[in-house]
Amino acid sequence: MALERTLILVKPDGVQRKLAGKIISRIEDKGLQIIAVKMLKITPQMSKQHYAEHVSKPFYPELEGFITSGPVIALVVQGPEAVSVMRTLMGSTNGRASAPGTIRGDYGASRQMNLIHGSDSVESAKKEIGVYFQDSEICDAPSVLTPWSWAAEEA
Ligand code: IDP
Ligand code: MG
Repeated sequence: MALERTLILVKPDGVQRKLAGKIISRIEDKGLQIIAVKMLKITPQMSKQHYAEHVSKPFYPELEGFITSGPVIALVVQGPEAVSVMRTLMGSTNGRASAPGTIRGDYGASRQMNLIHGSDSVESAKKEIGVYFQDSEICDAPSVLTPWSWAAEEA
């Protein structure tokens, strides 16, 4: 197992619907560590970098319109297997199909406005973290709770 970092966004719908606190609480409740956070407005250029794999898809113009429509909250989250742990916590892409108990399953009913982004691999995470954060903005300080969150051999 490995200590991983993943890039999380509370998307514009999550911020506008005032669900950011609940969404961030779920990440904290899970025991993962938030090591960077900022609020910003994504530009069309950043959207094209972030969603490079989707730029040529028919839904991309709508997606860019949505993700640039208002502020987002970007976070870097760290923990053992943080990429897949966050994807499980988020639920599947379409809020209408995502399981109850997940963030998307509990708070949304849209495929596009699905509240949260989480990187889909360690490689994507590395690239996406670079879109939003400089190395100096990441606060990887030891947490006194870490020994109660996962065993040393798990990280
Ligand atoms: P993911 O966020 O669960 O990884 P992706 O397939 O990578 O899902 O899609 C990226 C984002 O694009 C989704 O979270 C959603 O906001 C939006 N999206 C995905 N598929 C569609 C679609 O068919 N129509 C409109 N928006 C979509
Ligand atoms: Mg994706």
